[in-house]
Amino acid sequence: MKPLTTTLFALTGLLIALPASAREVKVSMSKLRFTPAAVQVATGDTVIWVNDDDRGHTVVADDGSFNSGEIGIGGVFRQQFSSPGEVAYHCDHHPRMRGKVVVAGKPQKDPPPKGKEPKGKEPKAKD
Ligand SMILES: [Cu+2]
Repeated sequence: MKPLTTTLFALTGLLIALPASAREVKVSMSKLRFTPAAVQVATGDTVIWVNDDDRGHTVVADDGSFNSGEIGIGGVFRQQFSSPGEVAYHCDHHPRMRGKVVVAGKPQKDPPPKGKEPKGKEPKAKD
């Protein structure tokens, strides 16, 4: 008799081991500031702005790529970033309120340190 349950267990384990989903990064709006003013995310991550202030704010990209509209007290605005780059943004009501989102590309493996390349064993030609 085949251990079917064992196989199912293994498959379930594979599903759970899939890469973690994109992150969510919070930026608070409080005392006329974005905190933190600069966030670094990976492609696919979502930034969530939360209005913790005592007045309304907006989150508007300088390049026009997104615009939250009015965010009331306690309101939330979510924006997903799917391409690498840097986006500066501001609040329409309070021009001094500024922030930026830096979207990194896919993580790259560190290049091997110099001088430590593996030595290839080249067969010496016999003469
Ligand atoms: Cu504002």
